[in-house]
Amino acid sequence: MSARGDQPRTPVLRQEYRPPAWWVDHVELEFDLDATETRVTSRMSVRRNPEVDAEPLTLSGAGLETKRVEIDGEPAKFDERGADETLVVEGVPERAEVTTEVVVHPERNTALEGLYKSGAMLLTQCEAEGFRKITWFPDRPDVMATYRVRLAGDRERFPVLLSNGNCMETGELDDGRHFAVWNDPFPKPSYLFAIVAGELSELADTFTTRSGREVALKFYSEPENIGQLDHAMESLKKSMAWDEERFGLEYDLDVFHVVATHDFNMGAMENKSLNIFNARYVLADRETATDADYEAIESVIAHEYFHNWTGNRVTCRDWFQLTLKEGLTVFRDQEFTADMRSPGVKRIQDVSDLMARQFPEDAGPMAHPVRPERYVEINNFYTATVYEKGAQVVRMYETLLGRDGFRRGMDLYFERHDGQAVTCDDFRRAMADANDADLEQFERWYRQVGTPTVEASTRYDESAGELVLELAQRLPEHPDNRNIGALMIPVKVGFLDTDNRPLPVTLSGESEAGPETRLLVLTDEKAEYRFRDLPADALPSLLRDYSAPVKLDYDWSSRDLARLAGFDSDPFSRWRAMRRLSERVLGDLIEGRDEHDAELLIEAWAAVLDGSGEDPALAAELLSLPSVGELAQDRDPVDIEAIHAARVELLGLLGRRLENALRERFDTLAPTGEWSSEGPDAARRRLRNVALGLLASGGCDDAAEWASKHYDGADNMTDRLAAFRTLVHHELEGAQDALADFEQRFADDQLVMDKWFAVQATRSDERAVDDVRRLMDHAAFRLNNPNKVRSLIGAFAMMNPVAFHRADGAGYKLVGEVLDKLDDINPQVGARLATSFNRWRAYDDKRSAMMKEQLQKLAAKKGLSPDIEEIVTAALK
Ligand code: 0A1
Ligand code: ZN
Repeated sequence: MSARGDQPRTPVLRQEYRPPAWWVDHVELEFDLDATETRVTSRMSVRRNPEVDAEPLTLSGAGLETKRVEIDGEPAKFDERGADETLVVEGVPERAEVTTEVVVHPERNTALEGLYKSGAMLLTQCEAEGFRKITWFPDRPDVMATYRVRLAGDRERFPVLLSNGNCMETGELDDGRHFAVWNDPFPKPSYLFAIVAGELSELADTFTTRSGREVALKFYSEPENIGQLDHAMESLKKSMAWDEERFGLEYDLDVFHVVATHDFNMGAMENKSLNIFNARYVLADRETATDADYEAIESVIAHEYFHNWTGNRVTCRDWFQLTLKEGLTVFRDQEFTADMRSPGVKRIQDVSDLMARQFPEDAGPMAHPVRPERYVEINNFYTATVYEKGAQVVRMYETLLGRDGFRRGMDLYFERHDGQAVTCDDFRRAMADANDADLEQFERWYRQVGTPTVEASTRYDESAGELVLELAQRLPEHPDNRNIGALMIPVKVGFLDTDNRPLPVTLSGESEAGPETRLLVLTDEKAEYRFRDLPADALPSLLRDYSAPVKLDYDWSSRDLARLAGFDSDPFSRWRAMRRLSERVLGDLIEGRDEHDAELLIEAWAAVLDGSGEDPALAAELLSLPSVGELAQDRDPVDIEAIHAARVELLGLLGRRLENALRERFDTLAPTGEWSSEGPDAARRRLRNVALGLLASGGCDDAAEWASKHYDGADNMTDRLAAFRTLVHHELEGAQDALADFEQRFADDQLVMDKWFAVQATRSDERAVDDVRRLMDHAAFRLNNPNKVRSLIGAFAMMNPVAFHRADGAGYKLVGEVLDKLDDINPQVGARLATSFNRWRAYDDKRSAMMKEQLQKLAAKKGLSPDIEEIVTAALK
């Protein structure tokens, strides 16, 4: 940890980027593997960068025990500066071979960054700045080198030895040790480096690329989970075929590895040809994984695979450009899932996820553009903004340029930049140049902070016989938004006639009837669009397909929302209309107004249920209410109890009033044939479980009996977990039995136990605080395992507002205590959890003061990690 007085750490600024003073063309690494003490020798072929002023060779390193530094085989003069974690090597000629030897301690590494231990396996995580915890190196993504890696270790403990690229040689050594040499011919930044050593079982398959090359696909897990790798393997093959088909991109090496680990800070990591995955995004079988897990695995496998081109072949110049690879790769994985499953439902899920996770970031103390301007700890910027909003920004290129135009832009991007470390501006230029388009103004999307608003209004111009749509845009108040100006905002619009049929959208002055969905591009603060041949009462459907990541302000009547929810041709627009209608009803209930439109909502839900046979997955999306957390987003002060009570009341009303239809759906959707994880089957289970939940919310007499039967009879995790959640969350008779049964049945399965923890942590009841405290002592819980922390503490703090905000502050205290410990164990995971206090100012005085106290306590902690410090400082500011 770097030394520090009372001064806050100085941030790194985007504008201060300077090219490196030294290049590294090639690295030879040797690992003498051992869990307590691993010796790492590095030989770097370095070359002075003639384009910048001469500077001594400066390498980054963190927590390394340096044994030796040499230049061309001779001992070198060097200066190790603990404070800024650098090693300055004096007297390096223009070109040289610089050797370092260090010792690191994998077993002690609980931060899971660098070289660490998971079970009996040793493995690495280098993104973003973990390579410096393994060896001295210019650890920045614009320094790209080829790597040759020799791994040596005990054969019994580490029978499998993997690194990037191709295996060149293996062999025996003395004392029961063996070695393997790996060579990666593609120059790569250090963050894509990886090794794995351990006792692992392998599932092998092959994929033949469209140019006829055979690629070996090898998946590794602990021996006991080898039977759970098939779905991930199938997903990889689908991803490989899809990327060839949609983007013309083929895999480039002879082998592709996937390794599953239970100890991982994030979802997965795209290390060149050696992808390392959090086990939860690899392992699946019918009994232990839900349909949602199956879909998530398919999408994360795709995401990491797609990074091979968008991230690895073309990488980021500096970490401010993170969205260059992440926004683009998320966009690609979203498109993949849309093609594999249902595009409409996928779009709804992505937008709903954006609104639930990214909107709060945009409105919070850490708000940043998709391309941040400054950071203290880069690990804090792997955010929904960089990833999810970044993907929406990429989607806008496609919306503006069309699918073919977007493809032309991608082709040019790879043609120009293959093998380079580049910027978001390079990407935008490729899009513009390939299409002869002017995308200068589009750059503002990379600089603006917060969620923009588009205000819309309509009127009918009798004299001209035209319907007039006015759009105006505005950015939220933020110092960084002052000099941005108007954004380029694609807005898709349509209109419905009084029978809810689509109308052609024709601009005034056009001679031919226009399309049913029209793309308008708002480039000014304000604009007016005139349409001809539309009746005065045409119902506008605005921002179809969520064509831009903005908040739309338009004053629909509740009746019109119900019409859109029932009949719009755009699934996203239907979902958003239903959302707005339910938000309106909930708003009235929260404020205690007697007059509300619940009847309209009930009617709209009845209509959805009635027609749900056609698309049960879409129906399931439509039949949902915003969460307490989402309802809290736009309120200040927040009254969690009132929000929760309103939700319970409305769900109860819906459950009771729709009881017959829900029962009928539950019956008609019962499985007919063999179980399959595919979309249509999953969709039936999904709606069926929504129906069960609503019946329980309605307090129906036999809900407990139904839920228990559903639990006992389940032949898959989707149904079992849904029934389990219903029993526990509604405290139905049988809940205690189910808790015990679930625990016993899955005691040996870490990933399923995560679900068991999460269900209890998210019960909307004040007593959940005590449950969580008790469960922290459970044998299956470990504070040093990120999945456990996320499923018990993270779920509690982020997804259980009722208990987290308990009036006596017990929830805050619990999370504060955990944070204090996590700060020493795993700052990255701790920093994410710390954001649960971000909105402390929006609560009543008592709660607000108690949340603030937790933040202040952390801020005052000696040796607080930069990760948590950055979050806490921003929150208190
Ligand atoms: N690049 C990975 C995400 C990732 C980021 C950081 C990590 O460790 C600090 C690990 C993984 C992805 O987008 O999948
Ligand atoms: Zn990624």
